[in-house]
Order: sequence, then C-alpha cells, then structure tokens
Amino acid sequence: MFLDRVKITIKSGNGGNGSASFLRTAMTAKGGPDGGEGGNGGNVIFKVDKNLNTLYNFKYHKKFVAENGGDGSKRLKTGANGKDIIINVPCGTVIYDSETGKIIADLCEIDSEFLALRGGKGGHGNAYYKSSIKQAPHYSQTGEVTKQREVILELKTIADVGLVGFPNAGKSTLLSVISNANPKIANYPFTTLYPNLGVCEVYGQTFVVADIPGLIEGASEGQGLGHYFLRHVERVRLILHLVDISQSDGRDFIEDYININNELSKYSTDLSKIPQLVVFTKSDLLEQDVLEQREKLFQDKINKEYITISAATHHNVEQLKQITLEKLSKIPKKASVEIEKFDFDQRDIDSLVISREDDGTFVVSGGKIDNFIRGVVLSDNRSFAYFQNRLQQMGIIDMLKHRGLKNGGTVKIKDIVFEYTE
Ligand SMILES: Nc1nc2c(ncn2[C@@H]2O[C@H](COP(=O)(O)OP(=O)(O)OP(=O)(O)O)[C@@H](O)[C@H]2O)c(=O)[nH]1
Ligand SMILES: [Mg+2]
Repeated sequence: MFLDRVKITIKSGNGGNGSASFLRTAMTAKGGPDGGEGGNGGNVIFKVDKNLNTLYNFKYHKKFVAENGGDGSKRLKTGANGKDIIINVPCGTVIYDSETGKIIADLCEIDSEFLALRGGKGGHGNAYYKSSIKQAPHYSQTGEVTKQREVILELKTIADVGLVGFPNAGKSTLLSVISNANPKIANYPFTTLYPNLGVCEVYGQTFVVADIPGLIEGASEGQGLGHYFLRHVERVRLILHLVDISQSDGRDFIEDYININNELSKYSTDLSKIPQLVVFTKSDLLEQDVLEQREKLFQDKINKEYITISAATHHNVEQLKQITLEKLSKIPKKASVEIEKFDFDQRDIDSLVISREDDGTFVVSGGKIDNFIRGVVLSDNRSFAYFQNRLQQMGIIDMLKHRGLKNGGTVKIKDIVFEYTE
C-alpha cells in the first residue's frame, strides 16, 4: 500500500514545574529558597530520511508526543529536559497545518530537519524569585503546557524526470535499464502500484527518475490510481512520455499520446507546461519499415521531438540518457513549493478574553492569562494579595469594571473563582 497523504497529531512536551522548597538541614534551620527550575519539554522535529519513499510508516502510527520536562526539586535541582521526538519522513514531504491548510514546511533536502513545535518552557523554582526585598519567596511557577496540533503530511516526489504513459508502455522496464531501481515488471497493466524512484548516471552526472504509474484516460477525473499520482509529476523538470509504438495492447499509439497529454493538462495547466520528450518504446517488436511508417505518421500528425528505443535490446537507450541529461542541464531546478510566512508554533501570550456566564460570573481567559497563572499559587493570603495586585497592574480589573464588574461580583480565572472586593 502506497501512502502519500496522511493526517497526524503532534505535541511537544510540557514544561516541568518549578519547585518551591526551602533548605532545611540540621545546621541551617532557616535556610533560603532552594526550589529548582522545571526542565523544558521536548521538541517535535521532522527529519528527512533518505531510506524512506512513502508515508507508509504513518498508516498505524499517527500520534507523536515529545517527552515532558521533569519538575524541579529541592537543592536547586533542575528538572530534566524532555526528549525531543524525531519524526522521519521521506524526501519531498510537504507539511500543512490541518487547521488553516497553510504550508508549514517543505522538506526536500536529505538529512534536513525542521523544528515544528518547541517544547513548553520549564517553570521557575522559588530560588529564582529570591531578591533583596523578597528573601523567602514561597511560590514557584508551573511549566508551560503545550497544545496538541494536527498536521497533514503530503509526499510530492522530488525527481528530475518523470516517466509517464499508459500502463504496460514499458516505464518500469526503462527505469530498470537506465537506473539502479529494481521495479516489478510484467506484461499486464497496473503492475506498478506506486511511484518508483531511480538514480540514473551518465558520464559521472546523475539525475533522479520517477516511474509514475496508473495513468489512464479519465485519470484527471479520478479514474484508476493516476489522479492520485499526478501530484508526483508536479515537481519534475522533464517528462519522458512513453508511448508503445508497437501497439502491443491493440490501441492506436497516436491516440495514446494524445490521451495522456489530455489527462496531464486537465489535471493542471502547469503539468502541460513541463517540457516533454516523446519516447517510443518496444521498437524491437516491429519490422523496420512498419516502424518508419509509424514514426512518419507521428511527424505528420503531431510533429513533436521523439526518440525510439527498445529497453529489451537497449537500442538507443544510451542516447536517451544523454539527451535527457542535456535537456536537464538547460532546465532550471524547480523552486520548492511556495511557503507563505507563517509561524505555526506561535504561542499565544497576548490574547485576553472576558466573557460572562449565565449567572453573571465574569470569566477571564486567553494566552495572557494562561501565561500569568503559571506563576500563581494561592497557598495563603500573601499569594492572593500578589495575585490581585498583578490583576490590577495588568489592567484586568479595570477592564472587568468597564464590563460591569461591581463590588461583590464573581470572577473566574482558570480554576480560581473569587469575589471581587474593592
Ligand atoms: N519486447 C519488448 N517488451 C518490452 C519492452 N519494454 C517493456 N516491455 C514489456 O512490456 C511489458 C510491460 O512493461 P512494464 O515496464 O511493466 O510496463 P509499465 O509501463 O511499467 O506498466 P505498468 O506498471 O503496468 O503501468 C512487460 O512484459 C515488459 O517486459 C521492450 O522494449 N521490448
Ligand atoms: Mg510499471
């Protein structure tokens, strides 16, 4: 089963909590704050693995969660950082944000890495808050809690050359003859079920060839597997359009040529703009005079550049490789897909939303509050006083009053519910 589009869930690790602790030993009855910092959560990283060429690994494994950071502890001990999770993908994987459909990354270099989600920050321990005026802070900060996200991975093969043509045209046979690939070959249509890649070498230079299977009439409207695979043609620089000139499947070779081109242009005008070289295959099956007649017919009717080969006898195969290399040298490398500037991992630390529940309770939420509340531990009157002070400083009390909060009104901020008193 070939898998080239899949939705997965990813999550970076939460930050570990900072610790609130005081040094107590036999010698120091009243030691200072010694609560250590929480560790950072692990990141989510995508990495190109050259040994992969499908997204099959994601068929059953769809959730990837990096490790949480460890909590800080006494004696200034910092929590361990959570381990990153590395997600291996094949070269040519484009990553989309499932929510907005925007492209997050296009991974087309071997071994390249992409940091998709940063781990949550660890919280500060109480030792961090010690200052000349605050000798014994009793509070610490909780770690940053990260959100789970969904992304779509889509494989768009990166090859210089795409082999297209009707099933049985001889695509896989040609690939096996000109490259290191070893695809399945058989005398029936749809032998190849997913694109194969091979590296072809000519005079010490190389190019990558993709065998794009399953193209038939109606492919652009979803017939067969072809439509599914046409996205792999999008990024090739040159199409070798294979046409069985021996007509061994009983169809007219010129109609075959026209039909496949129709499918390409129906799929997208971009595909029809990709430079093409027509390759007539299986010349060994025809008498020389019949072959010449058909070539002449093609010249008269279509008048496009072509080369006639036989993968069986290797007739013209070397020439085809050389012409392909020569053509490629004149076609610029394709830019990778266009990426809009988009910070997928942007953290919301600014939003502030005030809403009201049916019973009149004011609810304050948003990233600004989430961030602030990490440092709030309502263990006693002092910390509550701090909490109220900060609400005042942040302008939240004024905003609430503006929205109608009166003395005695109820306010809910995350898990904290309190009565407002002036
Ligand atoms: N005589 C002869 N037979 C060939 C030649 N090239 C391919 N064939 C045969 O044609 C049949 C189909 O070849 P494949 O390479 O599997 O064709 P394909 O285009 O990959 O077909 P699908 O994978 O089904 O799309 C096989 O039986 C091959 O042996 C050739 O140059 N000469
Ligand atoms: Mg094949």
